[in-house]
Amino acid sequence: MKKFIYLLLMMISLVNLAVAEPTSSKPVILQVTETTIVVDGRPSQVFSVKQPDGTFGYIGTKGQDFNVIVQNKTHVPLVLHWHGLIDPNDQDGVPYVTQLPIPPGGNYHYHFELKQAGTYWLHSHYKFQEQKLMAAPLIIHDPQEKREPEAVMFVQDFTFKNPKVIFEDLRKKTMKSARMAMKMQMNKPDVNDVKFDAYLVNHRTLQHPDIIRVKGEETLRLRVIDASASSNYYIDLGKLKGELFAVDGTPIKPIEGSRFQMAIGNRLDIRIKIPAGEGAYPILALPEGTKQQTGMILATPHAKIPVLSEKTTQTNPILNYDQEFKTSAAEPMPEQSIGQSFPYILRGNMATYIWTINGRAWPNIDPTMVKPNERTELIFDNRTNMAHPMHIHGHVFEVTEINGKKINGRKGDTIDVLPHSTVKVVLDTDNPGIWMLHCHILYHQAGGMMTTVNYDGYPNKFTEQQRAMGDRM
Ligand SMILES: [Cu+2]
Repeated sequence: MKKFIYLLLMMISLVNLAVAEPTSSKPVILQVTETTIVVDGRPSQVFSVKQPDGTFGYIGTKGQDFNVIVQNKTHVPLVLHWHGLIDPNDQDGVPYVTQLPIPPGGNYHYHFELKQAGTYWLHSHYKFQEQKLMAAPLIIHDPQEKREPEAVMFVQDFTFKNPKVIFEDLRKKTMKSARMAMKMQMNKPDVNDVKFDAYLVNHRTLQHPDIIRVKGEETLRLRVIDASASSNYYIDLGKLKGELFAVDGTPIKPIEGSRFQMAIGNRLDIRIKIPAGEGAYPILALPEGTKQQTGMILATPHAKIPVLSEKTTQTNPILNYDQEFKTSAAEPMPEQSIGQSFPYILRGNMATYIWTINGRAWPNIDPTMVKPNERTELIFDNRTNMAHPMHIHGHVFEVTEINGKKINGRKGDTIDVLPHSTVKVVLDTDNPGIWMLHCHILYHQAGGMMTTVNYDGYPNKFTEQQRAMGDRM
């Protein structure tokens, strides 16, 4: 008996050690730099977010600490946000809401516990930096799960232009064409305000794609991330069949298929079984409504690598709700009656390119005031001809209704609200703070489609004026 108690005490002390270890761990350094990449033979200046050893983004473990120092090695102020993480509000990386931008040459230390596992990403929440590739994967392993071979597919739209100029042109162009548009069908769905020069996977086009070495008969976990500023995709596995088993980092009841939908900000975890023998298997990302494609290639050691075109023969289809209707959370939220409910009416004025939530454009917002510890319903009512991938910070929601049809939907942090449709999601207000709620199309965000969810009594660090100044700086 004595021996048993001794053993038990030893085990407890070992567990304590395991828990204590992460807080004393050395911080991970994330360096943001300016770099040149070559896209279709043409050099372009972009940002890069890497660790000093070259690791693209961040890799961590659930239950351990996110202990990260962001070093700004660029000549502009910046802020990084941890998309999808349930983090303390003051760690969320939103300029003039949770912190000031990090000045050139400056550092910022983030430190909190990783409560989730899964596929996430990080990106600048400042100005148009995300369009210039200030973004990277944020992968969190679950220590309970068996590790398997995995690959990240980081999908981005790319332009050689200055995104600020693109935005200014959108405002001018829409002004000129406003009368024309008025005459045209008012309810015609509209995709892609911006014409891109290329689409990238892991910073490469299909001209020189990323080649992931695989073995015949092995199972691969593909972590697909839509890190685009303004593009939704179909992910096409070609000849292979896959099993979609997580969306936005959260497990779903697995869905088999070879084509999956992914909106801006979304992540898809797909398990793929590689066939026996040698072979090369392109995994494509098809931007909706375009005749373009990008992707990467899974290849066994001796496979011949195919040459692929960046053009498709047909226009890629536009996203719909088929996948959302089929997708259910593997671990649904416990039943609870709704304590508070908030409508979000999404509108856009194409003549001025001002995008609004409940008639307000950032930073002149009417924040949603929420009570803590309530099941909370958010109702997105899209009155525009464009889809809006709506994203909330610091919380995980569950989709409960689409166009009046109740569903046991998936969990997540980003939901594409299609033109002239209504989506309901619920979440629990269990993370006090002032949280961003916005469309994840960068140009709609800049055009005003952004608001905050404020917990009652949580202090505002910044005024509307400071936010407006910050946007102009
Ligand atoms: Cu939008």
